[in-house]
Amino acid sequence: MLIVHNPEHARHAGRHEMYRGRLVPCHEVPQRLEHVLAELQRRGFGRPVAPDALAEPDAAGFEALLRRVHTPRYVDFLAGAWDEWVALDPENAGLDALPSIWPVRGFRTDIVPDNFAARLGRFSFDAGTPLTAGSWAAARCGALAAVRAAQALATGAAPGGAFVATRPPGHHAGADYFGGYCFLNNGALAAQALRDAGHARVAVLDVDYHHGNGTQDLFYERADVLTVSIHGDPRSEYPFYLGHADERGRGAGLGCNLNLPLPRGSAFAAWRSALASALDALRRFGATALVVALGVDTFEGDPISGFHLRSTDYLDIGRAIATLQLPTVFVFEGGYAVEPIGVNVANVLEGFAGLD
Ligand code: Q9C
Ligand code: ZN
Repeated sequence: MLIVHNPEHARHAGRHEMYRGRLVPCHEVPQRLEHVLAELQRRGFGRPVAPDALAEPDAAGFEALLRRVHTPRYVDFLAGAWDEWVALDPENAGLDALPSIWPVRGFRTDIVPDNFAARLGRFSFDAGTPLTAGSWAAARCGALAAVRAAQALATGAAPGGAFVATRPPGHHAGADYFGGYCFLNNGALAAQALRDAGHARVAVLDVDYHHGNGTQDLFYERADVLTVSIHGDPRSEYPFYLGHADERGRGAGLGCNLNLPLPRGSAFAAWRSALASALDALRRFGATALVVALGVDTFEGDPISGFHLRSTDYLDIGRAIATLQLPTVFVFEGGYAVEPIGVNVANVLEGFAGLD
């Protein structure tokens, strides 16, 4: 299996996220990915490669793809946000930028305000996603890793599939908003790269504990990309405002989105039967390539989630996904029980690869 890693990931290291009126330490920390890489190395997976080592540098093509999946003004905002933040007050260099105001129903979103705080809110949906000095560099390189992995898959250079070892994660990010620890939607960018490389129908399977609202939103009206997500019921679980079972897609995309919410507290028996429904839908859709948004915050030990999967269950998940027999790129998403993340991710990949 091809492992593409993001050498810039540790430049995104937020200090705090807002939780119940307090700034609490971030859950989405650099050590998460270090545990994944260490465990993959321990098990003899191939040496991780940086995205630049993978393909002819095609900076213009990547830049254009970034600005098709996300909006140009959002990309420009993210690229310059840190410098603007520090320009407000030199002391801001020692702080993270966190939004505190958002345009909701009835507010104007067509006019982007000049005020930085107002723009930070215009391009986000929560106060849990700190923007730091290196956030843009890390997010951009992670997106590049996802795109290069997808391109390698499409050219046949990764016959055993690919894993994108990156952070920050991506599945909560939409065309013009960050949130849920995500800035650029790595999985959606991989899916679009597969479309661009000639796969007429592509599917995204999101197994993170949280609904992949950004990915759903990006492809909601499209018939060429099926989005399927298994997640905690949004009535009680983040991101709350999207992810219900009656969201099936719109217009040309009607029938091309499947949400499989499960109650908080669900264990693997329920999760596995949701996966069986997901795999049925994926087979019916007839995609020729698959992106898996691989969050392992479904783990029983996860500090912010509510499912009860055990480490050995992840081997079964990998094996089940392999039965689709599709070129597959796994993109790392959530998972916050920092040490076991490595074992859980490696188990999915090992189950998929049939190494055991
Ligand atoms: N104090 C991903 O798994 N905050 N994002 C929940 C916890 C947001 C999760 C509150 C969770 C976002 C990629
Ligand atoms: Zn998650």
